[in-house]
Amino acid sequence: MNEIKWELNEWTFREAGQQEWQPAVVPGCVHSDLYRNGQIPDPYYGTNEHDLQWIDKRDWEYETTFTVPGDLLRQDNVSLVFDGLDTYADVELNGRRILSADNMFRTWNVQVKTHLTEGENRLRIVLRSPINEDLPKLERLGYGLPAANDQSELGGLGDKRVSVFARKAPYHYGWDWGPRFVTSGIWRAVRLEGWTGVRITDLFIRQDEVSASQAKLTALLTIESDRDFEGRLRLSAEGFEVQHTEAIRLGDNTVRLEFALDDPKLWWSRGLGDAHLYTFKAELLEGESVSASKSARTGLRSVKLKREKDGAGASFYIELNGVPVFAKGANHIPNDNFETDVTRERYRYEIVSAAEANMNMLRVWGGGIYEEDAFYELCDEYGIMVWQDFMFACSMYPGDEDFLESVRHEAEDNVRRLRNHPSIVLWCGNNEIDSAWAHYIPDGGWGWKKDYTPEQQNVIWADYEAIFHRLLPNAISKLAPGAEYWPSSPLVSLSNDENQHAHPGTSEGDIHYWGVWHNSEPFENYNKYIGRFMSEYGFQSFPEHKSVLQYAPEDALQLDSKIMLAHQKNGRGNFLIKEYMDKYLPEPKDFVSFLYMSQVLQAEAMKSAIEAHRRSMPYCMGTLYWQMNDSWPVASWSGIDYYGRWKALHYYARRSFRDLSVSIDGTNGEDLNFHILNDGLSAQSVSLRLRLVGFGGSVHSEQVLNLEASANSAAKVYSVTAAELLGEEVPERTVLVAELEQGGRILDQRTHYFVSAREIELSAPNIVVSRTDDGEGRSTFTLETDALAKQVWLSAEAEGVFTDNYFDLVPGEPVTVEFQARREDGTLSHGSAGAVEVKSMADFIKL
Ligand code: BMA
Repeated sequence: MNEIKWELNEWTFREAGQQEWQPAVVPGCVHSDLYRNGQIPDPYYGTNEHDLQWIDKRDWEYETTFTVPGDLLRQDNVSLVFDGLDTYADVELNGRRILSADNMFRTWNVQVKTHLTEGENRLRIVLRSPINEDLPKLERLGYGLPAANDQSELGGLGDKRVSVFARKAPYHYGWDWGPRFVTSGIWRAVRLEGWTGVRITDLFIRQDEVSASQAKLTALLTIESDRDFEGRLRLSAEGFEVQHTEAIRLGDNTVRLEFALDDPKLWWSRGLGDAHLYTFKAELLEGESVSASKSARTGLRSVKLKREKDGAGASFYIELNGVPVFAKGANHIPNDNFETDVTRERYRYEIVSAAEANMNMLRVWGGGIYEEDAFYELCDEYGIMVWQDFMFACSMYPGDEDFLESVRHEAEDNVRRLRNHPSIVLWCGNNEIDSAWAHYIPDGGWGWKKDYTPEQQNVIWADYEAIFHRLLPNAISKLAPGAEYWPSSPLVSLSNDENQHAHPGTSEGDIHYWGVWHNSEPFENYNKYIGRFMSEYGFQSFPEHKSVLQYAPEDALQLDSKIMLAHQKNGRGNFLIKEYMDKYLPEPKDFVSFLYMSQVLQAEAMKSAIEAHRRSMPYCMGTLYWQMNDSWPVASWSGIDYYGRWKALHYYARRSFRDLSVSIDGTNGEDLNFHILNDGLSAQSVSLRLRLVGFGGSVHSEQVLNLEASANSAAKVYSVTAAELLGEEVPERTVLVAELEQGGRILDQRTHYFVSAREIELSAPNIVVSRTDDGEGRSTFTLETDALAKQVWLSAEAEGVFTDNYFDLVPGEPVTVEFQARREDGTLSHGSAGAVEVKSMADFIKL
């Protein structure tokens, strides 16, 4: 078998036309290279972002010289493969133009056998400024297209928003949580591939029908051959093997092999079973010798998006292996503005954090990138389902032939690359475009249409339909038949009439509910606006003090300092946080306290939403908050900050997403309703212990309810009025503790207060911490208090998380937590915490 791959990763770069070459890192981007070479300051520090906008107006040049290893050069076929070029790239090999690339999301493959020499070869790539490249396209169109998050002013372009013309990550141009860094670079691997005779370039395991008793599959292979011959194809996996004789022809061959696996081990999302993965190996044999081979890893499962009319409207949920799955998770954005700095370890840390928080789904949101293979591989392994957007968000796009052709290639490249991943359960055309434009509602949407004549509106909408109603679904049905496609998120239905548009309150499709936050509606409305699938809703907070100090000096620690404002990209963000804080929480005593309080506020908001959605199961079958992570250090809706530190939200989410949990609905202030949420596939006998405790620790009353929680369900199990429960006790100084128990083990716990957090009468608690550091570097902490302590926050010197955090500590009820160190490989496991500080809300307010 003769197939050799050889990566080209020794590069230099310079501004095009300038003298001096400097070392570059490939894959990488020009901003990272400039920073590494000391040419620019840290782009994420202070207000540096504002001074670095010149970079995207220049052309950049990357170069490598190399001698091709003899055995590679001797192959009959040699190609140069680019997994990703960002974005307008002219490629020259030994002085000859071999490629002009124009889409960051495509892969490029050029035959170069005849261009290579035995001695030194020179590969040069000029990356033309994406700004200068696209300004003329805007001129030619004659009117601008909506691009809600393109921060063109910051980029020095006034209102000229050019992002929509480039097939390049939308968030590079800025977002309401992200900086504007319009990168250029060789952002994915470059390599030479040589082969002689025959090779298998692609192996797709198409899942035609999968059940617990049998998986009917088709292996689809692409085979390149430089001659005709008769071969034997052998396909194997885990003690299974099939063989078939195939006539291979000169050129490209598509070979299909249908087969069945009995009693397959299925792939399940986290919480429902093992995420079992099979590695299929295809080998092409001539006689006994293997001429070519290729492996593909996948998980066997059946996936359906169930949209069926019912009494209330129409369902919207993922059915996995016949089981309706309640989706729990968050929206994922790229982990960095300089995406190529994200290591596999950072991806692992994100996915481990998702699994640790009891999530089973992440949405790869359409303003970022089609993620790296590592991301999907980890989702496959950890049982995290992926809702995959195509990379279009909050904008209208041009529809000229070149653009459409580019999008078609992009879609096909990515569907082909990703289609074996069992984790991808849904492909979605775009983020929020259908609802923002609202073609059939004259005054609907985000008010975009009023800037255009009726003729222009029709053109813009026709261009939209060409991409999202035809081109993208065609790519799916051609390359991943059977995979589910949803044109836009949010959306009501696939029809083209006015009923299609999602708004809070619709009883079909998915919903982005932003009444809380963007519209200043109260948290209580999370109980009111519940759709069939809540694919977005969110609330901002600040990173913790330690994180803020990584991008701002001490003297900038005020909300309205230039630096803090530069790291708050949502114009009304700080105002909204303050407004809601005034309503729901006591006043923080200083800036550092404000940071903490903003996290508590966000966590409380998201808890209300998540639990309201779960309680509404099976009407509602999914809850994905906005947003999982950050791409740089910033105030944002994220639950994990840029440095990987879990905010209060992530700990709250972990509790609210527990597969078996208790939830208290006390929104109307009078009735308290207790719900048991069971996402597992078996019924559970549990008991619910309700204890009324004074802030000083005296237990006023206690009752235990023995219950049966049926499988995969949510049920109200008990109601009582607050007055009845409280009796004579003082509402300002009494807490209700609800514990869900099984076999003497506490599975879940919630606290409920009878007045708002502003009205409760906190006193300064004396929290005693007993710490054990065992010989194996494990740090465990038992916390006890003499007075109620709210949102107890442990912070460690070492990087890592605690098994619980931001919890309420009730006198007489000690809590034990363990520190989980963040390992270099991205996993979390027991480790030494270093010095640990314990605080609670009382430390951050004037008592
Ligand atoms: C949603 C997202 C993002 C945005 C977020 C917060 O609309 O799709 O575009 O960052 O809200 O405004």
